[in-house]
Amino acid sequence: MNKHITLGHNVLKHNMEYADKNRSRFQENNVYTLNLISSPGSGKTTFLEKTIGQLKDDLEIGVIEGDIATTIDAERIASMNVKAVQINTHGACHLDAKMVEEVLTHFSLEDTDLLVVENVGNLVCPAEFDLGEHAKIVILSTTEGSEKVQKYPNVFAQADVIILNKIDLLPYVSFELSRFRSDIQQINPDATVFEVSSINGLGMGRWTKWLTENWVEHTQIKGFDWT
Ligand SMILES: Nc1nc2c(ncn2[C@@H]2O[C@H](COP(=O)(O)OP(=O)(O)OP(=O)(O)O)[C@@H](O)[C@H]2O)c(=O)[nH]1
Ligand SMILES: [Mg+2]
Repeated sequence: MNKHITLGHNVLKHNMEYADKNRSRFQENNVYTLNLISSPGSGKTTFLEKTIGQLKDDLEIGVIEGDIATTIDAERIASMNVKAVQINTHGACHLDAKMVEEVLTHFSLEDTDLLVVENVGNLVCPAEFDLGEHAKIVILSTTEGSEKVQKYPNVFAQADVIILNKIDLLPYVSFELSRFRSDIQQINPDATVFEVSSINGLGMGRWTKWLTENWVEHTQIKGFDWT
C-alpha cells in the first residue's frame, strides 16, 4: 500500500516536470493550448471539427489526438487540412506530458496559434495528468446522463470550461438539464459552461467567441501587437 502511494507520487512529480517544460515551450512560442477531456463518444472530435471549421481561416491550428489504438481521429482532422498527429497509448487510459512533449517536434510551434490536445476517452485518469495546457475543456453529452457530474466530480472540478454536447438530443433522452446546471454550480462555480450541439452548431458561436477572446488575452499577455 505504502509502495503504491510512493509510486503514484513519483509518477505525478515526473509528469509535472514535463508539463512545466511543455508550458514554457507553449509560452515562448505564443501557442494557446487546450486539453480536451471526455468519456468515449461524447463528441470530442466532432466538437473539434466544428470549432476548426469556424476558426481555421483566422488561426493556425494544430491537433494532437490521443487514443489507445488507430489513427481514425487524426485522419478526420487532417482531412480538414489541419496538422494532426496521433498518439497511440496502447492501453494507457490517458495522455501524459512526456507523450505530448515527444510529438511537439512534428509541429512548427512558432507558426501555431492554437494547439488542441484531444485526450484518450476517459473521465477519470486524464484529470490527474497536467499536459502543460492553458485550459482544460471537459465535455459531457446529454446521452450519458445528468448524474455524471456528481459521479466523476474530480474532472469537472478541474475544468476551466465545461461543454454540454448533443443538446439537439435533449427531446429524446432523459437528461435533467436543471440537475446538470446545479451540480456544476456546486462542484465548480468558476467554470465557464457552454451548451452546444456539435452536429447542428447550436451554441457553438458563444464557445468560439470565448476561445478567440482567451486567445487574444493570452497573446496580449505575451505582448502581441494587434495594430
Ligand atoms: N446528435 C449528436 N450527435 C453527436 C454530437 N456530437 C457528436 N455526435 C456523434 O457522437 C458520436 C461520437 O462522436 P466523436 O466525435 O467521435 O466522439 P469522441 O468523444 O471523439 O470519441 P472518442 O475519440 O472515441 O472518445 C458520433 O457518431 C458523432 O456523430 C452532437 O452534438 N449531436
Ligand atoms: Mg475522438
